[in-house]
Amino acid sequence: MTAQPFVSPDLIRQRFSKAMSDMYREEVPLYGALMELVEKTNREVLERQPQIARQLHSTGEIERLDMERHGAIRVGTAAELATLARLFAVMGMQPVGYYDLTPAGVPVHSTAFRAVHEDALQVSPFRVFTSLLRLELIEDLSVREFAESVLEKRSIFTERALQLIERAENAGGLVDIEAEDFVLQALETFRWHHSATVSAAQYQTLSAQHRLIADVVAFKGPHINHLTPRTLDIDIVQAQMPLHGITPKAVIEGPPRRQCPILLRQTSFKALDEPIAFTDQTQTRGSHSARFGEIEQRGAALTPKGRALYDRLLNAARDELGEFPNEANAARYNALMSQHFSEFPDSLDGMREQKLAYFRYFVTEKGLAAGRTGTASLEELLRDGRVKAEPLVYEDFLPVSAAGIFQSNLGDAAQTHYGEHANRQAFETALGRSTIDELALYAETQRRSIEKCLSH
Ligand code: OOG
Ligand code: NI
Repeated sequence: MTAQPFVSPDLIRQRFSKAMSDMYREEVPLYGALMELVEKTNREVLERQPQIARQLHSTGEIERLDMERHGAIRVGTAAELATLARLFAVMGMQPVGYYDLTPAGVPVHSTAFRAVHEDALQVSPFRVFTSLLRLELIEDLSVREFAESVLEKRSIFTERALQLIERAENAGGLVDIEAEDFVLQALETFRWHHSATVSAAQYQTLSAQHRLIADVVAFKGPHINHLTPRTLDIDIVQAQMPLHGITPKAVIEGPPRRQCPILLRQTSFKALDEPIAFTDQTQTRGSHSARFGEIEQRGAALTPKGRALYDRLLNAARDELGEFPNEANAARYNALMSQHFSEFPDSLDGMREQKLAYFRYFVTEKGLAAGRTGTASLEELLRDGRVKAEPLVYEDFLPVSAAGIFQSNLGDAAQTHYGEHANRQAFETALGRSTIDELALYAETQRRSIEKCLSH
């Protein structure tokens, strides 16, 4: 009998992403409605704007568009985060980037678990924004100790999930039947629970410190709090949401609308209160709101130079606004953003020549027909139409945007001022490894594509 082959981690991730989406759609009907709206909008954009369709065909993104989504979770302890890293590794997901959310008054720091190679991203671009609660920021010592004791008692993974993680680590992978079991077991960690692990009064105490603390501490596990599909035109979806009974947040996070999209634009809507039974209640008489909806539009990944320009223009617009964007100042915020971002070149050639964005290079039909490239340089090949450049899609998140998403979901009352800020080292110690620099990943993908063009 020959040994069974291992299922590739990329395919396990693809299956898991689908299973997560099915679970969430069943639990949160609004997510289903949003998915339909995004699918319809994407179809219309592709029909109306053939150049976008052409571009997505060249990069292959068209094939991943319908399965593209990200989720978010929040965990309470270093041990939980470290085990999550091992669980995600079974699916080929690595921690990329470090995000400090304390400037926005949210006591967490975060990373994004995702695939890192363009071929793996092509099979499944599924990502999970993962935050670790910073208990050391809870000032009230008795609340901090209480939170710690509650978290210490819970186990967010099933026994079988832990066994399968170990199995994958020791054997080097999972065979089909194990992979199937793994997906079901892993899903349990992210499921919603209708009963809390604390009494109604204890929930109130945690919530009074920060709503996020109650969300992390009072439940059996890190329920997935949103799943975000990717749209090709976020302004259309934002405008259509109210017609479908969904109220979006006041402003779209990220860069303003442009001809050539960059980075990431996001909008979300608040979740409804959901019924919860606290430990001193036999029926679900309490409530908690954590789960919300979000959509995103992805554009070009920026180089360090492009990112510095983005950060400068964003800060300038926000400084001039003088307060957090909200319902009342949304129009002024949008006007300020367009005004400041007029400084950011809005053409692919402009962004490429000024080295503001990363690109992927492809050999064209003409290039294939012309045969070997010989000693021609990349610029010559581009000029001759033997090679073409397409922007490399941004696969990550943005800290200021993430803060806006957290806040719109937690409510404005959740703005606390923390004296202490980023602590990447503590995060990585908890994680049990270092986080990967996302810029290095984009640079590598760009380099590999150039190498292919020059050696074809
Ligand atoms: C995560 C919020 C950040 C994004 O897309 O930037 C986020 C959370 O609320 O847990 O999801
Ligand atoms: Ni999100």
